[in-house]
This record gives sequence, structure tokens and C-alpha cells, in this order.
Amino acid sequence: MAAISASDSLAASGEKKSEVEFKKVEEAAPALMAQDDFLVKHPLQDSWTWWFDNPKKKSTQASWSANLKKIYSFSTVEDFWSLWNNIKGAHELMPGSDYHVFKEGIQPMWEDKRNRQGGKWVLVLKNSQRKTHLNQAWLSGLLGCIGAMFDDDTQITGIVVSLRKSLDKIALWTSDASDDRAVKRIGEQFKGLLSLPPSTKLSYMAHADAMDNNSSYNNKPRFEI
Ligand code: MGP
Repeated sequence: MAAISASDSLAASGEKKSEVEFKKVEEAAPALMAQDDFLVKHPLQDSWTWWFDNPKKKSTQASWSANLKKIYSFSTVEDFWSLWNNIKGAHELMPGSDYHVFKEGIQPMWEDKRNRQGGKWVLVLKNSQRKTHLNQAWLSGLLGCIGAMFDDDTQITGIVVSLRKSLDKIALWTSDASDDRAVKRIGEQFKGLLSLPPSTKLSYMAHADAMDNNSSYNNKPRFEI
């Protein structure tokens, strides 16, 4: 008998309960609507394209760009994180691979008009740092770029991570190698973002030297910090 009364009372209170719940939702609605910001995507200052360079098809300076593949373009914070959460980490790539993330409309190559007078700040990491530091440093550099955190943001064209059998590299590309003050300021800010030991060295190489020497990294640095 007690059980029947309990279920009866639940049934009897059903209508009242749903009314109360509806009232609660109605009251909460303005507050929920004020928070509906979470439905809005937050635009980045620039749109960016993520490229991949196929390691199996390494080639000459003349044919190098044929191996570049566009993966995705994004222009909001949310779309960046969707990509980041679904793409392989830099440390998981095969040696020989590169990710290039460049402002929309800039080809990730020396020859692009926004790159050809420029150069890159290079961080070199030992293979022993691949698991511990590479992906975090890559993310920090990326966030610095897409978050427009550099005072000289207009000179930033993109950022590259290169997995190699010997030494991995992260290179921040800038558009004007002759602007010493901006180059040094960008280098200092880049170093600050990476949270690496102060003994870590970065060197700046001009793309013109890379083209002359046909080598991305075997060039005399213009600056070191
Ligand atoms: P890489 O893969 O960027 O560097 O360039 P790697 O092999 O780690 O180091 P490097 O110091 O031995 O070069 C490998 C080769 O690809 C270069 O030597 C060029 O022949 C070619 N290459 C690389 N980049 C970034 C470019 C570019 O922007 N333009 C052209 N034309 N060729 C490039």
C-alpha cells in the first residue's frame, strides 16, 4: 500500500513539477542568453593556412614546392583548436616532414614576395628534446603568431616545424631581414614565448642566403640571441 501511495504521489506531483521546472528555465533564460557567446567563433586577426611537406618526395630547389600540400585554412580561435586537437603533433611526424603555418595568401617559400627579402629565426632542438619540448615549443610559437602577439606582427609571415633525423627545427619567418631592430625584437619575443632555458640559442638566417647556398639551415646567421 505504501508503494502505491508513493507512485501515486509522484504521478500527482508530475504536473506541478514540470511547471516548476519550466518556470526555472524561463527565469534562467536571460542569463543563458547573455552567455550565448560560446556559440560565437572568435576571429583571429589574420586567416592562416596549415601546410604539410611530404617527406618521401624531397627534391631540388626547382621542384620543392610541388610537394607542399595545403591541409586547412582557419580564421577563428575555435577552428584553430579543432585542427590542433585532430592533427598529429609535430613530435609524431616522420623525420623529413614539415608543417608550415602561414598567413593566408603567403606561400611558405622563400620566393613569395612577402618572404624573399626576409629571413627566419631558427630554434634547433636535439632529438632527445623531441618528446619533451618540440610540440610545446611549436604550439607556443604558433599561438604567438596566430594571436598576433609580436610587436612587429606585420613582419611575421609564418612558422615552420621541421622533423629531421639529426636535429629538429622551429623557424619563425619574417618579411624584412634588413630591419635589424624589428628582427631582434621579434627574436627576443619569440625566445620569451618558448619558455626554454636562457642558454637556448636562436639564430636568424636570411632567405637570400638560403637561396644562394641552396640550403635552409646551413647558412651564416645574420644575428644570434
Ligand atoms: P628544408 O627541407 O627546408 O631543409 O630544405 P633541410 O633539408 O632540413 O636542411 P638543409 O639546410 O639541408 O636545406 C631542403 C631543400 O628543399 C632545400 O635545400 C631546397 O633545395 C628546398 N627548399 C626548401 N625551402 C624552404 C625552399 C623554398 O622556400 N623554396 C625553394 N625553391 N626550395 C626550397
